[in-house]
Amino acid sequence: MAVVASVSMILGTQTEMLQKVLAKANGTTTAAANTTVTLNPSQSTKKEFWVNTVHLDGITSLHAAVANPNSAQNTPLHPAETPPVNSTIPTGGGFRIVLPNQVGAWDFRSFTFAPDQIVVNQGDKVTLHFIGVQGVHHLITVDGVGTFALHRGEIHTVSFIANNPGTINFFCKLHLPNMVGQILVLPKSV
Ligand SMILES: [Cu+2]
Repeated sequence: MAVVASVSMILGTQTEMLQKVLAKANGTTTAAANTTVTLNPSQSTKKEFWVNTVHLDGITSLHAAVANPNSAQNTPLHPAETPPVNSTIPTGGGFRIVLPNQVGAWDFRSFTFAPDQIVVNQGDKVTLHFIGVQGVHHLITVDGVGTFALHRGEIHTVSFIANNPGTINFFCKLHLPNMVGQILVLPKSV
């Protein structure tokens, strides 16, 4: 009996807390929609970014998807597709077509970084953490900083001072021409 009472008390408390959270969230949403908020952005000169290795996969099939008559949730979305004949994708490793397997599935893969565009100010101390998420391994160069190997599950960190305005490129030597990124360094305002 005592146990039942305490469970009931906990549930009651949780419901009350949830109602307060929802009320607060609704209040915030209303205010943001109807008022102009003044922000004071951070003036910090230390900039830190987490850059993931990514491959985008366009996985499809020689065969059109088939609806499962026993499932209302099964909506066949893709038609039958064949890989392009005499594909002209660039060499360099950044793109790959995997030809149809035994059941007709095939894939077009494109390597990239996320994010691949980074903006900092002249004089900032910039820290980039490269994270090996997708792809077995990469060989990454940050121009003017160095080259390092990165395997899945690893994080490699580089830091530098962005001394001059301009563009600093970074790229993966194994996945060109598309696995590239840029750090845009904005000039110090005078
Ligand atoms: Cu790579």
